[in-house]
Amino acid sequence: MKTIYGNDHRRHGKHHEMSGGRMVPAVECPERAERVLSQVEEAGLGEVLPPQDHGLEPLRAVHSSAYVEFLASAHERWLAEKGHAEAFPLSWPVAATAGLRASPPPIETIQAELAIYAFANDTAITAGSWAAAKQGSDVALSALDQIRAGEAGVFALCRPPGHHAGRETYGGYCYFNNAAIAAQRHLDLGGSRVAILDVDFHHGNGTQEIFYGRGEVLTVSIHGDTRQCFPFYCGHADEPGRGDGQGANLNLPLPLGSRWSEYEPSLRRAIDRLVDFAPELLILSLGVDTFAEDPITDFGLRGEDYPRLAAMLPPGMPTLFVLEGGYDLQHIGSNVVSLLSAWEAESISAGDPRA
Ligand code: OKP
Ligand code: ZN
Repeated sequence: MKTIYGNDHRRHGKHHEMSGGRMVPAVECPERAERVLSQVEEAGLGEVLPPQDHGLEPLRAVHSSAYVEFLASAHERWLAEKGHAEAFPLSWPVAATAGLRASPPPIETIQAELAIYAFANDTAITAGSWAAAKQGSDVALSALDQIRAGEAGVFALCRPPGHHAGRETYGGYCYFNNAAIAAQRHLDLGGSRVAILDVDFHHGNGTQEIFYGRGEVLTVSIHGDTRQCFPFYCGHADEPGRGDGQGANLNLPLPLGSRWSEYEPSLRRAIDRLVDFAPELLILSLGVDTFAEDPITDFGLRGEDYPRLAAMLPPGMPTLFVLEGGYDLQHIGSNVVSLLSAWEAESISAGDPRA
């Protein structure tokens, strides 16, 4: 299987996050992608190719132009205003403040503008966030190009992750929604049906939001119950989609502590729904923060469960694997690569001529 990878993610380097009321070193760090890359190489998964620049148009097909422009200049403006490295929002326009008036005066500071686009306070904008996020989306788009050229499965080694980013919101360590950008690109190039299966521990709220009213993209997410887990305010079982998208969103929340025995029935349901939907393309939002030893989550999957997950994916469906979360640096590489290798082995034995 081919992997798409670029070095610009390193520019979104060591920084901090707000966690449990403290500023701590960010768990979403360059070493994550480096560990995955070295495991790809060590396991001999296949060729590693650099991404191609796809410009801004595919980003603007998912995110608003104002949001894209904001991210492009946010750090520079923050530096000019504050003089230090990591930009965080301070206060949000809630009903008790901005709600008192019909329309608020225009925003004049980057400090205030950050809260227009941030949905969470965990995510810094650093000097390299734009470059990293832009290339991350190019990684997903370049992987899509390979699939459209006939590859059965391709791995987009994206960093930062993307599934929490909405049309005009960042947070949960995500800026551009790499999986959604690839899905939309496929449609814009003439595709008609895409499914996104999100197996990251966290609910893919951004992906859900982007396609919530759209019937041509099925979104399915298996995640830690958002009554207890980030991002908290959506991701519940009773969110079916709306309008044309009615029935095209499926949330499968699981209790904290879930292991493979609890996980497997939900995965079965997810895959049955995918197969019914019969997409031309499956995008797997691949987070391995479901791992028992992940430092920020509470599921109990083991190393041997990732090949099991891969073996359950529908055979013969072109599949784009997009890296999302996973914060145990010791095991992130082996968990991701054992899943990809198992998928490839299955798809060869199922006789897919393209594998
Ligand atoms: C991103 B992805 C609490 C900080 C809040 C939320 C986690 C974002 C995960 N420690 N951060 O879905 O892996
Ligand atoms: Zn996650």
